Amino acid sequence: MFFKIISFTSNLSAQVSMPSDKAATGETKFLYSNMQKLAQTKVIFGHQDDLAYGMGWSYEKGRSDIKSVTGSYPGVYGWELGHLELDSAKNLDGVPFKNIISYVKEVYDRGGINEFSWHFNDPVTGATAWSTPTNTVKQIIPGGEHFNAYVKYLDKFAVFANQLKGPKGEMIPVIFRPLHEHTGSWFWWGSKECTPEEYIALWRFTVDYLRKNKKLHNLIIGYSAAGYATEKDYLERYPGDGYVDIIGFDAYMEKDANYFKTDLDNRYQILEKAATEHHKLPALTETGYVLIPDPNWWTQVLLPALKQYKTAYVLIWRNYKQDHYFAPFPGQASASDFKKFYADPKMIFQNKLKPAIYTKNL
Ligand code: BMA
Repeated sequence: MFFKIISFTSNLSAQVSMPSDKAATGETKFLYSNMQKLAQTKVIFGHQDDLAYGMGWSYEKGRSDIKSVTGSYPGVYGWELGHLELDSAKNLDGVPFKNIISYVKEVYDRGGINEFSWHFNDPVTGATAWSTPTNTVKQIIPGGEHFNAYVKYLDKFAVFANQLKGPKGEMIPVIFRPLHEHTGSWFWWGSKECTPEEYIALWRFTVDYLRKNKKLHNLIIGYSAAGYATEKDYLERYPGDGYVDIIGFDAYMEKDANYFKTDLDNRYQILEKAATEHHKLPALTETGYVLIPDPNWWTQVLLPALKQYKTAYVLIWRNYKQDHYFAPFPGQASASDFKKFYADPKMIFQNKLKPAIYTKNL
């Protein structure tokens, strides 16, 4: 009996959760279970817009600031969908959607992982994602007078997502992280712009519509908060276990490393508890220190947190221009420290990921 209990407990800790979508494709199930296994001991490094542009360059085939510094691409590649809802050929940061489609395929073919955020315009007012105050959410959920405007957004998402196909015509699994940073109040879906019930209704409708109506079964759904002080805050707008696979938060360092470390500790502790209770995979869904003026930031500030708390992946924001970059590039002050960070056994970059992540249990 004693032995039975031990083996039951150890099975439980090794247990892998299935994606929340019961009809998830085979590749999606493999990706999600392999990410869970990797997360037991490792952290996958990610970078926003990595293949599209970097410091001093754009749209050069094969180029990546992360690769220029380390020799490897990142393992997770973040892409942005803002302006897809406008039928624009380019996203809100000027990246052509047709390029994003080809990057996603390239990444999938080499066993990397694609992730999407969507800073979409307000479907009622047409203003940017950052336009508050507003009371849009209650008008676009089922029963709301502008519901159809939101459905059109999702229809456009589905047309786009249907172009993300692998060589055999299979849908490429992607992490989809909608309605992010909702505990803050800077986006039209933020905490002051709607009630928890309205936010949850919007989230559930989004996921249900994409799964049931649009038959998209390649989405690993990411729930990613901004700041929060308690587990109750963190989960106040949680849409339910059937609607989420990855749970995380976005946290940027401003100036004070000690403040940032404490903030990470507080948020990670709450995240770990919620992740365990809900059997979800924790991630640091966005982070960075603009311009990385601290030459040891990677190994002294970020890495200790990643070593302490289970993190499936960490995504560093984009390298846009001289006053808005978050990742190192050759010659940048933190580049040599980043090489140490890259070489740390905790970290996984593209060179340690293989296409088998989508086809078998690692
Ligand atoms: C923000 C900034 C903006 C950008 C947006 C969406 O944090 O980088 O310049 O438009 O993300 O990518």
